[in-house]
Amino acid sequence: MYDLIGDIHGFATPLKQLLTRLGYREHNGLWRHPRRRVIFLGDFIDRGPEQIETVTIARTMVETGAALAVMGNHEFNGVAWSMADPRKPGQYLRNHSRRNRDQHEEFLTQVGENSALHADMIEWFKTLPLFLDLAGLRVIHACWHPQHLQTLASYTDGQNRILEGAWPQLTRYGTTAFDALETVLKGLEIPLPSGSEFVDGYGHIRRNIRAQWWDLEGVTYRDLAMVPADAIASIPHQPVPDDLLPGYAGDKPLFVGHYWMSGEPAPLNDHIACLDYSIAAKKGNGKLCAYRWDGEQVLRRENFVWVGG
Ligand SMILES: [Mn+2]
Repeated sequence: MYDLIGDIHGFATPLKQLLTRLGYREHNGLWRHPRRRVIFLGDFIDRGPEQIETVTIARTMVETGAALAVMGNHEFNGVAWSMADPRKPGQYLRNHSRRNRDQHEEFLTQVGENSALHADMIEWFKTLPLFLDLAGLRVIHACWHPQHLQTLASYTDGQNRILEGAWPQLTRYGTTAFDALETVLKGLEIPLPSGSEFVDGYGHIRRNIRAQWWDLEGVTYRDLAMVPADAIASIPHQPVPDDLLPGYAGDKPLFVGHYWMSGEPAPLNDHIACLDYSIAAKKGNGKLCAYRWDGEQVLRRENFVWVGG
């Protein structure tokens, strides 16, 4: 059976505490459990102080069969940062703008930008699948969206890993491939009804919202909107048309990371759990969160395990 672990963001010390609490022990640099395996939900890097150690622990577990892992948006961005853009000589698939560099700076500093270690980590990130659809459960970093996953099938191999030649397409703004990748790794955005808008945290006017796509019944734009607290009143209490949301059939439990949850960990509903409890939060009250899965199809609050907070 599996222990699922949410976004680590370079916090190796809490990771080791969490693995210990889950019954894993370290021998010669390999963490393992006699009967169980880990599934990492992605976002190993950026922000935290121990990014090399975090990647090394996870990678060693994956390479020896003690764990599985999926790609997070931070690994995707890390690869795109380092890959030359074939259409723009001297540029990269992820623009080296000030803002993008700030987001990635801790990683680049710790690993040494353009070092052999950096290149080696990028090669490992490229091997991470976009999702896992196993016998009893599913895993993806941000949003399970069947239509977008079907689009992405043209850009991935039989193990859901991005094909080497597909990276330029997946990073090209405005393509269906780009939209699909953004949704599954960064979350669902939906357009507001015409005439509605809000001001985001940077003071920009926005006409799309990040949506809590896992809310399945009778939902309005305001119910689903992930916007700053002072913007929520601008979001209409108007039903969201069904075709804007992927829904979720609930035929297998689904685990995601990504959403910077707070408070006491609990499932989002019977079939979906988010395990990102903001270990990298600036206030230092975040948690690194896991779920001990024993094959149950209805998720249980008491199976969450965490450190910190
Ligand atoms: Mn993420």
